Amino acid sequence: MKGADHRIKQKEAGFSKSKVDLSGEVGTYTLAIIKPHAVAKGHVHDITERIKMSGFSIKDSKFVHLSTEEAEEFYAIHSGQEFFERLTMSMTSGPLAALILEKHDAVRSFRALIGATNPAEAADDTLRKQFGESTVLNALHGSDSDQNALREVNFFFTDSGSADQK
Ligand code: RTP
Ligand code: MG
Repeated sequence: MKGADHRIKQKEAGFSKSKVDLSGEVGTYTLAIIKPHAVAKGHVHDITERIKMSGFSIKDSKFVHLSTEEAEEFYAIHSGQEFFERLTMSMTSGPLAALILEKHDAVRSFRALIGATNPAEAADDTLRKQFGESTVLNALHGSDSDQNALREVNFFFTDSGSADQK
């Protein structure tokens, strides 16, 4: 999948203050979230160091405090699930850190790094095992497909996205 159709728009945003040119092939990028409870516990530095040590480049990053409507839109696929309200409440409880990550096979590789949804079932060397507290408070999100990576990057990092920097 090559060409302009698959390019992610440039955006000047985040604490890096750099213009990001995400012009590579889809499959090279994923959208990561350090969830609010992990931000509140002061884990951002330790988590981003683990991410970089695992071979990812952080192309852009920003702190965002989602509204309820934005959290419901981001996790719309889970609307109606019994955990949905707990999930949206946790995602709006404070600022989260959204990160655009670059690496070969980024989507699959990052989901391997974060581990199983339930931290109790996650492998020992995974981020959710180290920083997760429960299935809802599992510290990290990672896009689950290239298509969703593009949608989620646009959600956080383009002018037309739903969640611009607060
Ligand atoms: P994520 O989307 O956050 O990267 O997580 P995931 O793919 O591993 O899991 P998914 O099924 O997409 O669920 C999204 C988030 O909802 C919360 N959850 N709670 N039974 C439960 O209590 C339950 N199931 C899911 C988790 O926070 C999960 O990350
Ligand atoms: Mg998911």
